[in-house]
Amino acid sequence: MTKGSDLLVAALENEGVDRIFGVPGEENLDVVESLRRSGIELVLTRHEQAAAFMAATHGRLTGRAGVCISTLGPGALNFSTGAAYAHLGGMPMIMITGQKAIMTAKQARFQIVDVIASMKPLTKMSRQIVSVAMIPTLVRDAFRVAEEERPGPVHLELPEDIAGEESKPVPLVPPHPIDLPVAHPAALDRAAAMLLKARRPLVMLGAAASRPRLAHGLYEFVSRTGIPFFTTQMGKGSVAGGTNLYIGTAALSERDYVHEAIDQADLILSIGHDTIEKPPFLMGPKGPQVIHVGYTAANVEQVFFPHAEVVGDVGLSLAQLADRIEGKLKNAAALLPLREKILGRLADRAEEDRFPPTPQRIVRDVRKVMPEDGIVALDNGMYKIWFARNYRTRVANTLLLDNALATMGAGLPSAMMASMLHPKCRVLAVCGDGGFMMNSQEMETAVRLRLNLVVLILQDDAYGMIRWKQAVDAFPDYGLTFGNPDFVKYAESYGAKGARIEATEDLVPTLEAAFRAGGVHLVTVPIDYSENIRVLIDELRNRVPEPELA
Ligand SMILES: Cc1ncc(C[n+]2csc(CCOP(=O)(O)OP(=O)(O)O)c2C)c(N)n1
Ligand SMILES: [Mg+2]
Repeated sequence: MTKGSDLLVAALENEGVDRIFGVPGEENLDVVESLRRSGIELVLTRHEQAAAFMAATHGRLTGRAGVCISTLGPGALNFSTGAAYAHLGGMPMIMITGQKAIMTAKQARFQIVDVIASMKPLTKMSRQIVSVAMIPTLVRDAFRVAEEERPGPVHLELPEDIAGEESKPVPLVPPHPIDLPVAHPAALDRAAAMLLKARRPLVMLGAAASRPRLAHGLYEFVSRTGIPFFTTQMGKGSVAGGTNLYIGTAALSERDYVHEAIDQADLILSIGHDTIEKPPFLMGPKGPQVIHVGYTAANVEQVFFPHAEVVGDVGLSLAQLADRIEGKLKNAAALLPLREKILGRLADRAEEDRFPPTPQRIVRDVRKVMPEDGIVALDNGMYKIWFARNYRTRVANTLLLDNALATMGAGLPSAMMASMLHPKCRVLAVCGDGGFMMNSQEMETAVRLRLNLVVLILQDDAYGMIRWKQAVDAFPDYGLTFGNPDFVKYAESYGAKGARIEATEDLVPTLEAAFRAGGVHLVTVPIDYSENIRVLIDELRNRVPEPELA
């Protein structure tokens, strides 16, 4: 005989799961006991939201669903933001929540919330497990649904009586690889014809271009065709290595320097763009032709409505597209002359040594201490725009940011997951003083897990991004400032190391020393946000577009 929870854990092992993140409740105790006797590590967090962010980031970085567990009602509801984060961000994740017994109701309606219903709009699938016999197929199906394109979260609810029920053994369903079809030859021919006719082609790499399996294929495509490319915020780094074809990241929707190239393009080959991202450019009645290349068809939006589509396995389809056009694109490099000027603008004020430092200087200093494979995980705040614009990446998923749900609070948990998956790499969480405090309790988890991790807090004693928008919209400065704990003492109280930057030139050596020492470090630095208005509003408003290229 086998118990429901034993079968669930065996089914998770069958999927290759090695860790589960979460906060158990009494309804999960059978599962906890089954985990204790399994090869899967239970990683306790101090809030379910952080567990879900970690599981989602596991999915994002590996392509294999991360798993998190919580109790019923309150614990399950704490997964909601993480579910939405994975759903919008296209990150495979499995959430397992407990529930009271379904055959009896000995506690009446105590703690009972319709979690299945609450998870429906936030997941690809939300199901209750109603019998032990269903566990192997439901778990296999959950992983299939979570991991197949477009990836996302799946929720399974396991009532405590099913978890504890003894049943005859039920065979597990072995997973097998699924290879996606390559785009139809007619679609490839059409796209090739459009590219061959283009006078000023440009490639854009979007969120789905960052899927772990694509790293090599994109490099091949851009280097075989020689077309310059820009990225969306979540597509950053998706072309591996240096190509000299990168011309920027669209962190704003218009008017940034990179838009000089976008505005002049007559054809944009948009690879893996997912319209959950803040638009990297705005399509209108005039403007360039757009070809969508994706695992799934493009969404049609007011600001994004491609004229042609190449749908299928992206890497293989792009290889076949390159076969059709390699060496035949006379105008491939037409927009490349803009590259130097666009990238040059980003270096502006990056060397300034005023204190507090400018965002540009902080981005530059962070890049200095991060090796190529080092991972920077951002929380959500004003600095995200600066990192997206100014931070250069050569490896996919080395700047983890959330331009989909754009939630605060994910910076530290996502950095912790990156550090667990890549213990030899430098991992830095960059958080505002607002966003850090939304999940700062996970410093305890990071210390307990003995992670190597540095957290950089950009301190402005405010919800800076909203304060900036308030000023841009000419509202009076009101309601967006707060006080902070002494971050150095706060870090120390968790058993981490803390440091406060008091001179701009100390930032690089302090970060460097923290990485060398290993363990969990928190470094807090004040930031001069006057650059937000000076650059992102005044300078870009006055930007004179480049004259039209021939
Ligand atoms: C959970 C959540 N709440 C509110 C917001 C809206 N919001 C976006 S940025 C921001 C301010 C972030 O402040 P902080 O983390 O200090 O970063 P800063 O902009 O000051 O650098 C707020 C409130 C959000 N994105 N997510
Ligand atoms: Mg702040």
